[in-house]
Amino acid sequence: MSIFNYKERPGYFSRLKEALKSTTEDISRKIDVVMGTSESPITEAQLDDLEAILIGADLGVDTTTGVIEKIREETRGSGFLTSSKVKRMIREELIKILGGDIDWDEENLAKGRPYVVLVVGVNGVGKTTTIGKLAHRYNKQGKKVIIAASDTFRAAAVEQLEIWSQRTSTEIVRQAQGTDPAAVLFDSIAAAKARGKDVLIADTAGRLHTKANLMQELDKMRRIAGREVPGAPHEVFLIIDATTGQNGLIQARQFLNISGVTGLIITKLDGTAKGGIVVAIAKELKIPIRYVGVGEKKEDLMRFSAEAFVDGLFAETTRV
Ligand SMILES: Nc1nc2c(ncn2[C@@H]2O[C@H](COP(=O)(O)OP(=O)(O)OP(=O)(O)O)[C@@H](O)[C@H]2O)c(=O)[nH]1
Ligand SMILES: [Mg+2]
Repeated sequence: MSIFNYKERPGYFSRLKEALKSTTEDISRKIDVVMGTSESPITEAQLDDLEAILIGADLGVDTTTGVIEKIREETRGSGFLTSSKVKRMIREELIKILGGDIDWDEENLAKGRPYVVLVVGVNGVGKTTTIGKLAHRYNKQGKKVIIAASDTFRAAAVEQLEIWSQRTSTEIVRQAQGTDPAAVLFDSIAAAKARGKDVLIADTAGRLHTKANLMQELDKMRRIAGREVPGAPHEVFLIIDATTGQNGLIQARQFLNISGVTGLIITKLDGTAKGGIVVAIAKELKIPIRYVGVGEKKEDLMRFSAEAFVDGLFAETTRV
């Protein structure tokens, strides 16, 4: 088992830092402005401003309140706090909340034969795109991947996955629009077994006629998977769009109980200045974050590292 260590991967940190640039500029620069360079004791007004910055970056009320309390306690004694000390304290708190880096070995993905991965989430969050990226990632690791077009609700959904299949040279199982998604999954599992695939990644619909329908459908897919492959689905990845902030969190909660989510993927981190939502999500949902999406290309998916994420938030930025 290898513990994921971002410091050992060249280029990893600079890519993450780039994706977090807007958030970093937002938090880090504003803290500098509030704290200034003076060495005078921190005031209530400064604490209020710090609170507003953290709330503004979507870190969530609980996290923010905790961090501000910590700073207040710290200043009760000496009373002197510099900007860099404040950042260091926030950094420590955030890593604590994110739970450090978790040991999760992607090598297991080859052990299910096929290892069945369901990708779920509300419409538009980036499910299909993320499947393309996952397929690319696992292909590159030498795994044999097959993808299932089980979002049969929209005609365009199958076409979109087909494009990702071509872009990543990954086999796809598809059927006509309107086919029962569980039937597509069933066929995909049969194909995966027959062709000795390691990993099967299934797309799902983000929206149906009603939410009850959608949850029933996901439940049926889970049952079919479990019947055909012992222990399947091995992963259910819930996709959350970072740009939707607290709203995304509320939507995500609805998926949790029914679809048996095992891991989270936060997309569009590159498109928001409120990357703090990642911390709110981790604190609230208590499900490990496995990957983050940092763009629209097949390479734009990264393993999540709590330490790298927090380091990225407080990385040096070029001041304008
Ligand atoms: N910038 C950025 N855009 C992304 C990322 N992930 C997905 N997108 C874009 O988000 C949009 C929606 O992505 P889809 O993959 O179609 O989302 P979906 O969840 O499959 O949507 P439905 O099938 O309609 O439920 C597309 O324009 C993607 O290119 C990301 O990490 N960064
Ligand atoms: Mg889709």
